Amino acid sequence: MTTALNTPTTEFEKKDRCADLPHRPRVLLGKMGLDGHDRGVKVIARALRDSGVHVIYSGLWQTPKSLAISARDEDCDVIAASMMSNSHLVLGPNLMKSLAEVGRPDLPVYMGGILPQEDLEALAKAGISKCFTTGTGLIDIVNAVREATKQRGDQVGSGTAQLARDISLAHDSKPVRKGAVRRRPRRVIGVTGSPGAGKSTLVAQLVGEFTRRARAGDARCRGRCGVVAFDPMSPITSGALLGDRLRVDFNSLGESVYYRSLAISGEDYHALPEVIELIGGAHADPAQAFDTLFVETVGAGQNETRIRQFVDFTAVVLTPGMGDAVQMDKAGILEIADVFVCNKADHPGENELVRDLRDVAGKRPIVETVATRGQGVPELLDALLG
Ligand code: B12
Ligand SMILES: Nc1nc2c(ncn2[C@@H]2O[C@H](COP(=O)(O)OP(=O)(O)OP(=O)(O)O)[C@@H](O)[C@H]2O)c(=O)[nH]1
Ligand SMILES: [Mg+2]
Repeated sequence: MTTALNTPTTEFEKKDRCADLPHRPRVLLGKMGLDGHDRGVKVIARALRDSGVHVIYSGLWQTPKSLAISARDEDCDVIAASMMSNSHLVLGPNLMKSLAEVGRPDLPVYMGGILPQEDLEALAKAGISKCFTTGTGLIDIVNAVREATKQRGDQVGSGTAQLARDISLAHDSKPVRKGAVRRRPRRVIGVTGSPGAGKSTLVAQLVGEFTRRARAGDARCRGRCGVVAFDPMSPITSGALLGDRLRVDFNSLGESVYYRSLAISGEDYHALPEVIELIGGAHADPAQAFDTLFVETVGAGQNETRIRQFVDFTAVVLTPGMGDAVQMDKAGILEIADVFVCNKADHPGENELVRDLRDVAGKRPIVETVATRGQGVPELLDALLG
């Protein structure tokens, strides 16, 4: 017996509640300030994902400025800020100020968590669109997100804010505004490998290292860098949890990196060439242009090699304990590598992995990394920049 792809695997009410909207809602879930309460935000993230929403989680300890940059760059329909640390009256207005500064004063903000009744008026005055106190039903939150999801216009502002909108339209196969400049960046680097291999952590470290070198005047790191990170879209609800950007420390990188998370089914990269060119063409000034672009694939299996045709250079990330030497001889993903990254070098089996890989790598470099500690990252960036 075969099972249709859209048959849910559990009794949980996974259901596409957004199919009738003009586009998939994109919600940025953010936690600002020194607030470690992440249970609520995770509950909301799952409920929204399981209702067909594309949820971007930016992680804990965001500043109002970094959350505003994330919201602009991701072209979200609404920010959902969860506040449990009694700092909403300061951080809420600061977020509104930052949104105006980064060119998206129109972006709606919902706030929830521990919000005393007597503070709600001040938050509304500051420009927060809706407040939700504890005990809000999940379906109410889904409905509020639906309400915030309006037809997208093709003009939203200028600079990076406009780039983010252009990408949304291109990714949805809708016409991009006339006048959008398209230019392929100087280099486009694909980062692929199995789910959880550490691709996002590596990319986060690479963009940090790139930015440090750019600031120090290294000619190979001219301009700024960008990232397009793909995560999978649910075959049941079309929802997605876009969790790659959470590895990047935007509190320190700020505007130095353009980061965009996108959901796809399988290896459907049909819009990627246009997205790449829009990013490369967004800024005319060479010092501001996103001239080096990293593309992180969805966690890939042996067979998933399509990324190769869209990028100039491919890094394949492997981890210890993936199998014996026979695995190395199989056709597929190892064949598309221009550089091999043996990440999680702190795990047992690293030496065996490198030894087996040497047999198939030929002249292609093998770089050992511990992405969580930044170990091996300068060497990897050297290998990628050529
Ligand atoms: C569990 C808990 C913890 C856990 C956190 C675990 C984790 N990883 O999240 C631990 C033990 C670590 C913890 C620590 C602390 N906590 Co605590 N904690 C709680 C507790 C008991 C429950 C929170 C919870 O998880 N609820 C379950 C989730 C699912 O619900 P939720 O978070 O409320 O989210 C729901 C809604 O609020 C809403 N929602 C939330 N955010 C948003 C955002 C949007 C946009 C929308 C639409 C909806 C929405 O949707 C969610 C689903 O329905 C609350 C008290 C309470 N009953 O609320 C205190 C509480 C939040 N903690 C509090 C405090 C003070 C602390 C500590 C400072 C120390 C302390 N005294 O305990 C530390 C600080 C930790 C830190 N690093 O920030 C205070 C906060 C006071 C305030 N803000 O005025 C509370 C209210 C307790 C109290 N009455 O004093 N805490
Ligand atoms: N011990 C160790 N853990 C690591 C290392 N690199 C990444 N991790 C951890 O591995 C987990 C997955 O890392 P990600 O960077 O999200 O992996 P990914 O390949 O992007 O995952 P997907 O996008 O889901 O395919 C996280 O918990 C990281 O902290 C490493 O070098 N050593
Ligand atoms: Mg990832």
